[in-house]
Amino acid sequence: MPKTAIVTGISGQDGAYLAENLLARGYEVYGTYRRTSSVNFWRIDELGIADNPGLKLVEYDLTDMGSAIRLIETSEATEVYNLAAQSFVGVSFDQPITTGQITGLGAAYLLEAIRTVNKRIRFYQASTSEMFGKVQAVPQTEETPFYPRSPYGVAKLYAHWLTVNYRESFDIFGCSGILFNHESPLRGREFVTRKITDTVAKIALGKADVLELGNLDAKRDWGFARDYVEGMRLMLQHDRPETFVLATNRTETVRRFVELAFEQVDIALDWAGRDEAETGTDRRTGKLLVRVNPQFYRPAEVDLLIGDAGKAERELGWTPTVQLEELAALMVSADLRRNEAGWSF
Ligand code: NDP
Ligand code: GDR
Repeated sequence: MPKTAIVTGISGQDGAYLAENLLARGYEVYGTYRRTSSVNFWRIDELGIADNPGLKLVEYDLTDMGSAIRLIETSEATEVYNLAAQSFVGVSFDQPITTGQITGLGAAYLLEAIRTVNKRIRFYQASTSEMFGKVQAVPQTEETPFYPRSPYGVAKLYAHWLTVNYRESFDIFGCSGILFNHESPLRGREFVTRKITDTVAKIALGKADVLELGNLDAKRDWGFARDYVEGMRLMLQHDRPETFVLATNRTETVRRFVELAFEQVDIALDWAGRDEAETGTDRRTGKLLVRVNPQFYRPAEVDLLIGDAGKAERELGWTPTVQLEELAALMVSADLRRNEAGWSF
């Protein structure tokens, strides 16, 4: 019997890669998307899995309890990966309540549906390093205290603790993966890495002039999304439900990622000024290429994330395989190809 999994958020970066991973292993995958006037499946199209007979696309809104029950009942899934969320930290400051309803309560509806319909279903919750926020220890592990710094981080913390609580209270196989930033050519353009690689590609092709960013000093532990979805899968195959950190244990500034991206198109940068007045210019021509725009700063920032995935390595055999230099290279090259072809999502 092939296994059946529900992946919420199939139209997002991780949903697409996880579906690719599970389909390749013979799973039947119910990929959920929400109804909008123009649903966009460019990611599963790009991965070449949109027409895979094992993939069933189903409409599902995370904030609808009835849909959660029907989804669990009709699919007869044995694994549920809850990846759907309002996932953009910046937006959560403007839409804290919607973020709470989708990103926090969305997990509660699914857990309740599992508790009601079939308690043997295994559940994965997409938790995040944003829960560490104002970090209380370096590097961060499963034991590090949380201090979220955004409405998004607060909503995710609710979903995280609820997953732990359902594990302990109702004996549900609920795993929480505390994932540090993971990027790819399928990353949304609102996130900083993809914003950088897409704009660098446009600058190289003469389609844009300047890259405008917020805080260049923020430090992130960036890995490759395809590695991280494999970690999610491994968590649900483990012999007991637990919480795991997935990270690379290397942290770099946004500024460094900008340099790496420009190196891919043979441009070296000179930096001048500080904070909101900082600029980056082409070392050869002196042309202005990077400018800080305070509009992209956040009301509260997470300054330094660096994760220790030692537990995942020991218990799941999981390790990241892609270094930041390689990640920047593959993202810029994908964006060059797309922009040359005249499209970019
Ligand atoms: P994306 O933003 O790329 O994808 C989010 C998905 O959620 C999209 O498919 C989106 O649909 C869907 N969604 C949003 N609102 C709703 C709703 N009301 N009902 C149903 N679906 C909805 O995120 P990622 O793939 O990058 O991340 C996957 C998960 O992992 C998220 O929960 C994120 O918070 C979490 N996470 C991500 C990390 C990362 O670095 N990428 C790190 C740690 C955690 P639509 O396309 O219609 O917007
Ligand atoms: P993050 O990712 O907030 O870590 O959340 P994002 O790429 O948005 O920001 C990373 C850091 O870059 C700084 N930054 C900018 N960010 C954006 N988006 N745009 C800019 O112009 C810009 N300039 C500087 C930010 O201030 C921040 O410090 C991501 C999401 O995928 C979450 O869903 C996930 O939980 C976490 O990663 C782990």
